[in-house]
Amino acid sequence: MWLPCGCTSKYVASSFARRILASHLHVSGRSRCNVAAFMPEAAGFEGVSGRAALRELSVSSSESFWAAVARHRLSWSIPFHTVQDCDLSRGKIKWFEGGKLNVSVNCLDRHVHTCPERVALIWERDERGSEMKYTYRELLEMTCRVGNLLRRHGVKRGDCVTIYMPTCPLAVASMLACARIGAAHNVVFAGFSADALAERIRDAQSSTVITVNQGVRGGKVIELKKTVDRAVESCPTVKQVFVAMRTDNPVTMTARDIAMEEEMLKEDVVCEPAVMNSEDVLFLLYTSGSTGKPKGLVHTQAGYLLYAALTHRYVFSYHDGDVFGCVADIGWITGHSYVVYGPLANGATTVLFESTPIYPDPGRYWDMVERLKINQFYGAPTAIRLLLKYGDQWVNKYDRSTLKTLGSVGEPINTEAWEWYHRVVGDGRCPVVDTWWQTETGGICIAPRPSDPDAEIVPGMAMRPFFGIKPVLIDTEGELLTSNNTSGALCMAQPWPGMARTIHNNHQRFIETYFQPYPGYFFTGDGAYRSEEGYYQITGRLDDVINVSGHRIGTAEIEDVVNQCPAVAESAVIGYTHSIKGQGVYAFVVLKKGIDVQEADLSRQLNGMVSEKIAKYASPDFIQFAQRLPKTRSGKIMRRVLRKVVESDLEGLGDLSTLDDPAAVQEIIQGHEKLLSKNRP
Ligand code: 6R9
Repeated sequence: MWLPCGCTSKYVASSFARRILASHLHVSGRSRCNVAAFMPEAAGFEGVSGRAALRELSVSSSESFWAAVARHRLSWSIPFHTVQDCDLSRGKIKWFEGGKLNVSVNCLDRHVHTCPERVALIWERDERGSEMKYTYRELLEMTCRVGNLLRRHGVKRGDCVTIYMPTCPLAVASMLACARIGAAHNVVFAGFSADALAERIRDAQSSTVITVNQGVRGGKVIELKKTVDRAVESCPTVKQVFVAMRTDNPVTMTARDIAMEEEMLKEDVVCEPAVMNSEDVLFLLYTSGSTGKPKGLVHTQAGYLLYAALTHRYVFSYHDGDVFGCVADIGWITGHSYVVYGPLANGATTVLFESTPIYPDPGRYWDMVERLKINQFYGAPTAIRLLLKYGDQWVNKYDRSTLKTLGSVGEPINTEAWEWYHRVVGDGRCPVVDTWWQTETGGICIAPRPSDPDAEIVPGMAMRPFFGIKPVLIDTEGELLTSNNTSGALCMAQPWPGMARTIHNNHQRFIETYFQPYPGYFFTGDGAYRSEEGYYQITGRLDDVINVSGHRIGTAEIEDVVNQCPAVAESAVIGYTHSIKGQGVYAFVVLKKGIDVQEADLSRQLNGMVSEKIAKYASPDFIQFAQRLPKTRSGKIMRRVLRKVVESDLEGLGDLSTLDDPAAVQEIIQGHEKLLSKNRP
């Protein structure tokens, strides 16, 4: 028997038994072969004969669609009575009310029943070639031990536990353990500073923190426990800190610290799951807004899990037995939805990537793909651009024949990076899905797939809305733009189960940020272009849209052209105040390694390219060549910092603690001064 003796029946309360979909659906007599094979629970929808029709229905009859999917894909202890109760004009979002379930049961127990020895996690540790595998049975046991440990130490339903750990199995078990006992988790990216961590702990009112002694990334040891020690000094709410051991080095333990693995050994491997309401909080996740204060977006149980699972299954065409490799850190929403919840809800084998794309060398990702036999690879454009400049040989060294789908997330992927990803990494045979979504949306909202397998994919475009998603574009006057070949503010006209429910402790800010700008719609903060064919392309944050002589231009559009220059590795374009044009264009450009050109010549070339590909007005007034760009640790270019440097507002640089390498800012400041002195009249 695969379970420790005597605990089989206790793993799953009988009330969690899987419900049979057929009893809830009015299955029509006609054959729906195609749709039935694609999405079994949709087979009964009248008149739906293909994927396009199913998409239509998911929007026009969104309640029927989500009801069928929720019944089919989640295990409920008590079925929901109301599919949705939403009013976007008031920022009210509720899904599956009356329903009760447990997220950890959905991610673990039900798979332990059917395939206990299937690998749930492959931990790709920083040290290459030392990966560790954990089956669903082992992950459930680990989760139960953590759940019991937290309960024994007073963590109750409704409490919020802050998790400050690198991407590792115990971090996943900690998230799931919170879900098991009905506590919310607040994962803070383990690269944030003590101040940033403290601010999040305080805002979340956590009394429990889980961390590790030290992290290891790119061969470097990171003193996570010490950072927690500094953070909790200013967090009077914190009563206890669980410390797991990632390395063998002991750390100073205080009275409030608890040796996590040691204490876990004392716990039972069975932990009764809390029966949660659909709309109870599952987690908070802090993200940056337009103000300096991060906002704790709140996601709830059923709707979030369902949306993460469905998008994981269909956008990436995940099938049973596939190994899913999302290289995001669990500290970001991508890690939550596509390392943890989506894949585990679907019973997948999911990879936990602890390292960096270039450690110990730029072949790391593709060596991992070969070793772990990864079928879907999901990463960020910034890493693709970085690897591109090291050349094809690092990719070609490894066997990538297991790859079926390549994904991109987090920022626009420029055409050159897209083409390289598709042609070199995917050998031209894997669809590349550029997935647009946000912490706020819970899961992918716009992506080229699912669509018919032979439907076209346009490089660098997210293209098609997912099931149940109804994007609209709105102009600056608040008018809905109904034609194609047009750009506007990207909003959502309908609620969907995965969307955030509120900002922790600040529902007013939630309403003001997302629902007041365009009453009746959810405002994403992004701009988008809808092509002649009706495909969506994200043009960047609306605060990154600049206006040059009355012409609107997305900085991402200019970057896309600049990046097409073979000498350029990456670029960041910002607007700056210009006395005549309103705003001028300032481009920061990083060259590929080993490129030896005259900067003046290259500037002329880039200006020519932009003039030619977009318009003369978009051509940069200034081009500053830099060794690197200031980035967040998740790889996003900090345009805010670049803008401040260009505005000569060094006092206003703000909090740089989230930067990957703060020294990059000094280089940028010096380069800017040099450029100005050369150009002074
Ligand atoms: C998932 C995630 C969200 C913001 C979003 C947008 C940008 C994300 C994108 C993209 C263009 C894509 N973004 N995916 N822009 N194309 N495929 O990244 O969440 O960290 O909250 O960032 O990232 O600007 O509004 P989050």
